[in-house]
Amino acid sequence: MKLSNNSLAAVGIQKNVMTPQYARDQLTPGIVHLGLGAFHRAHAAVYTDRAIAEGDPRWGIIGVSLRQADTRDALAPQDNLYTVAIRGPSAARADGAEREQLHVVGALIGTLVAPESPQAVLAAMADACCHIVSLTVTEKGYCHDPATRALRMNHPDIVHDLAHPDAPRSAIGFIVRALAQRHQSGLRPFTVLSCDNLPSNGHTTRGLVLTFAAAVDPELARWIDAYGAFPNAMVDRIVPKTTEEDRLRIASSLGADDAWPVMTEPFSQWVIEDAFAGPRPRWESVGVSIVAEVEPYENAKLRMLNGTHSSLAYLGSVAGYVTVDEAIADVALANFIAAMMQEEIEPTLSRPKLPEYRTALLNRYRNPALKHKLQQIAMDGSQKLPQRLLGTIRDRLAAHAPCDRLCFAVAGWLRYLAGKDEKGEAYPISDPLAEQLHAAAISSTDPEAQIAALLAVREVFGDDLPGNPQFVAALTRHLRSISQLGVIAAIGALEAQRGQSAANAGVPA
Ligand code: CS2
Repeated sequence: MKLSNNSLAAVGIQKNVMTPQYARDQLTPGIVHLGLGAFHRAHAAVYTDRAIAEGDPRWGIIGVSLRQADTRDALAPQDNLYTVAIRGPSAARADGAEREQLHVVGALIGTLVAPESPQAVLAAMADACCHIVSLTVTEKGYCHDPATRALRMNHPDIVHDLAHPDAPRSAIGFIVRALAQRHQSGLRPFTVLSCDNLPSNGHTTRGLVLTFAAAVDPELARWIDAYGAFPNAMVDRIVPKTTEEDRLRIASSLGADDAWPVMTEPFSQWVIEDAFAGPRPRWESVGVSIVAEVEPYENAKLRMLNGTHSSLAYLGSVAGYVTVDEAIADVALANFIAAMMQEEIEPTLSRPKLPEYRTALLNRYRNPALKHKLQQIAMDGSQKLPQRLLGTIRDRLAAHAPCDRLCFAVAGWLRYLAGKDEKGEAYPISDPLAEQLHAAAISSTDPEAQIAALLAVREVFGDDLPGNPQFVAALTRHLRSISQLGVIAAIGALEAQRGQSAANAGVPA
């Protein structure tokens, strides 16, 4: 039996399974979502599903894949139903299948593959029912320069979309074309809701959309600027890649095959700026925080969670660990990450309750049921590091405050880019700048020359950091130590040295 509208009743009587308790055939498409990956399906779509269940059928989601057909091919034959498996620590026990909570989501009512029919995607976005276009297209999907956040006018997809406005490829190209169609037909703009881990993701998206629109038609850009809305949002839920083993386990619990369930943790958070152009689901009644200002939450999340996630991904992978819970079980890494948060990241943030946030993050990393692969987090470092680590380093340097652990993590990235761990195991580097970065990492055996080659990548480091002698010296020192001692021993040496200098200065380490 396959998961589908027809099998829902049978699936719903299984233990630990929740199914949609509303009439799916009454839903209208109020949201078009660009980037139908696992994250959206385990995060925003779940909140929307609950908001629909509260009695508002206007918020069916049309999910769009901008590249591949695989999600549509998996979900369309099962009426776009899919399962979210919530895996708390106890789901890692032998009787785990029993302890996993399964939630079948009914909010997705259509799936489109953009390259097959860009017209169908534009039509859905330009439809009067559509009030929100949300995005999870990952950092690189914004076609921008991560250091300056400006649209890359020479990005191949942007060049293409300016030349072929009716058949766009990029999220930005789709948004601007659909907004132009709405402008022409006298509709108001939809709200553009970025759900990616970019700093001020709403403002950043607004800037990119306006730049593109101005290149198409300055009057359109003025209209979008005046009437459009791009709320900032902080999104948080850890969603590891689904494995074949997960698929089989879920099928047996459901009593029905789900071609592509998604795995996640119990924790989930979504904080959205209260700045919409039109109607929206009553997300606040299902756990979403709608607030006047998102920035303190967003910065804390990017720097504390994503910053330490990336640090663990590079340092842990080089040390030979495979998953986040394995890496954080190494006491040296765990203490290093905790101290990095407490001493170097938290002083740059204004979110309340930072110590509690830190403890909660470390506990989430320890969840053994997630098996979150370090390599999944390690990908696209060039697009991630500016907002995850480098912004914090800039703040610390400006305050003349220590940032050794943050710099150590950046040196760990360069060591990671060599493509082999300390046990000699090779792994692929997945990054839009992979070739250039790998070349920098293996350009020399001299750490000073390696660092110079890495810092030449200005899209990542900007024009300021490569000229900062303190930053350059720290990176060089840490890379030398990692190469000579190995990651874990180098952490030991760093902590011993920090303890020593703190003792000399008469302050607690
Ligand atoms: C991770 C994030 O893959 C990554 O880069 O750091 O996807 C992380 O799991 C989420 O942002 C958690 O909310």
